[in-house]
Amino acid sequence: MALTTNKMVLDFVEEMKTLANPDHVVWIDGSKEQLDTLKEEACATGELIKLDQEKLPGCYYHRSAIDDVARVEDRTYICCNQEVDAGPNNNWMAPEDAYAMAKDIFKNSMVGRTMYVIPFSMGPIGSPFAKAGVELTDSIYVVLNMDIMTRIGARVFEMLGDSNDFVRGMHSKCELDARRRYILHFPEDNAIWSMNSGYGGNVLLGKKCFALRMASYQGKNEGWLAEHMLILGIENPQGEVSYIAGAFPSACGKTNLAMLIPPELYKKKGYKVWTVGDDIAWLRVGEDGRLWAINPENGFFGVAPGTNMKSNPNAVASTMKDTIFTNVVLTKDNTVWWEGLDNNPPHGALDWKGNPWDPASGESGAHPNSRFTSPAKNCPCIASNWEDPKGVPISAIIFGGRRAKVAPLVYQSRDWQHGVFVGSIMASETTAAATGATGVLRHDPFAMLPFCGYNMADYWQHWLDIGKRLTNPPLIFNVNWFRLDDSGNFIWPGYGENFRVLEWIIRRCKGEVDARETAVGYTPRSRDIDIDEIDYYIHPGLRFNVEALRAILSVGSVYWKEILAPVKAFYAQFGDHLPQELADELTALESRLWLV
Ligand code: GTP
Ligand code: SPV
Ligand code: MN
Repeated sequence: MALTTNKMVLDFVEEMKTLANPDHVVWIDGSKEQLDTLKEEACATGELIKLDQEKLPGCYYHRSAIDDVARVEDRTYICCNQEVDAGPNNNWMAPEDAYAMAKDIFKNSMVGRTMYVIPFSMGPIGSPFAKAGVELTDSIYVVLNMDIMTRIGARVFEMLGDSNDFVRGMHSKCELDARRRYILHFPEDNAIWSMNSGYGGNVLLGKKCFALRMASYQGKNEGWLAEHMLILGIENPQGEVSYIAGAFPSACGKTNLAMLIPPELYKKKGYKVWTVGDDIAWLRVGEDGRLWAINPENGFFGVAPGTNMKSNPNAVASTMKDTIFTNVVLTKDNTVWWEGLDNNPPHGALDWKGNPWDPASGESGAHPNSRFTSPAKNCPCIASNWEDPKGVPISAIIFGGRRAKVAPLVYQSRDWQHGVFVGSIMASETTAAATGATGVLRHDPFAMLPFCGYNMADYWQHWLDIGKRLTNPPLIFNVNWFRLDDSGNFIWPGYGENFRVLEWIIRRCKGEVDARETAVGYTPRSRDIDIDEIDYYIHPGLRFNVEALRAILSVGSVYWKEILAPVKAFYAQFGDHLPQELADELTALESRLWLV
């Protein structure tokens, strides 16, 4: 039975029902009874496997199709009327062509299946930041993941009332045919159509599709920002909490940083880290002239490999109940394993493809992009105010990526405009979170290359405009945990040790420490990054000392000069949409580099 009298919702459901022709339509009310029934049904068909309920209560296992394990950036489109509005950063299709193609694919795609209607909210219900969506899907896996990742159910329709301000999401697995797989966004119609996939980022339409691609477009029109950012709070020994938002490309350390545990040295002094969000932030200019952020999500869709009791105990704890594991190893006693969980790979287990797995084979058992979906409230370090409807005030923004060379451990931008420039020239080596080659250096401004729903140059202008409204703006920094030595080993210990850099950042925000001015921005004096008692648990072979610190804090002007030409070429694609301020910043960087 329909859960709303909102005519626009009813029309949307009816139109899609006529197109996809499901046998049944089920409205998801969000009740435990309904979700439990769906879990049983999914176990009966093999879509889910129930894990050992004593060791992992409420946990389930899922395998996606072998060729459907990551976001498909080459099949993801922004379908707006003018191609220039999508920009060179996006694939574009004219809306009428996209609708015609997609209708052909969706036609009768749900025959013999049930269509689930999922009302969901991005942002805590009742928050001025919150936005509603309705996702239609023929996948129980999607329903159950949306229950963890967003706020779902009848209460969303109460929030929506008879408003037309909701995202219309249509998803069908269809035949899981990779050749007919498309993720189509219609920002001007508030619609997302996703077909022939069952993988997270392609099908959990509240996440990247809505909370970043659609929301970035809405944010441009409404004066706010939707960003691929974690949010964390650092509590000092006096009990004051400062908040940091950080943008890193996919699989570059957001979840890990958001949940980090400070080194023993700092813990003893009374420092704590609180998680507000691990992947997406929506940010608004507050009446006080500061930037305020919420996490629009309700759970974590985290990378499994590498997650363990040393690297990220808070993430491991989050997965111990009510979690769905996708594409990890299934052990013979119905628990899960992945590379890097511990040093005891299980025998007699099945790999992510469902085949018997021999740990000695050299093949990995879990897919490199295998994931866990866990409720945020499971996280031991979740901030008590993480659902505060007004959000949290941001003191610092950090950008980062995987850079073997060039980028120092940390540097601070000169001001907001220069910070926007720093975000715009971000580059990072690609990872398994998207299909395609990994380890390839590409420009990924603001970690938003695959997620900005409009012309990236207009997005930069929007950031500059937001800055003009901030009387008390966050300071902007760039970090790089991934510098390699000449033998290809990480130089910096990373993970919890990253706290040492965050502490410097917070001291900069409070004006408690000075810095060295370099051609690229301000860097710490080596005496101001504490390297006492570093724990080498993650990289036991690594040793770090003050020489190593000086080396990764240094700005190699030879390397920096080499990035100028690629940045110019990258900027050139945007033609006259490129803000003059950024062209000026590039010229200024170039002249500063020639002075050293
Ligand atoms: P998405 O969910 O795809 O957006 O990824 P994410 O940015 O949240 O990345 P995540 O924290 O899951 O980390 C991805 C990978 O980077 C994992 O394999 C981590 O073990 C590794 N990683 C995270 N932090 C560090 C670090 O400080 N140093 C090193 N060397 N590796 C790290
Ligand atoms: C990412 O790829 O940045 C993720 C996972 O966070 S997905 O939801 O698939 O986009
Ligand atoms: Mn992400």
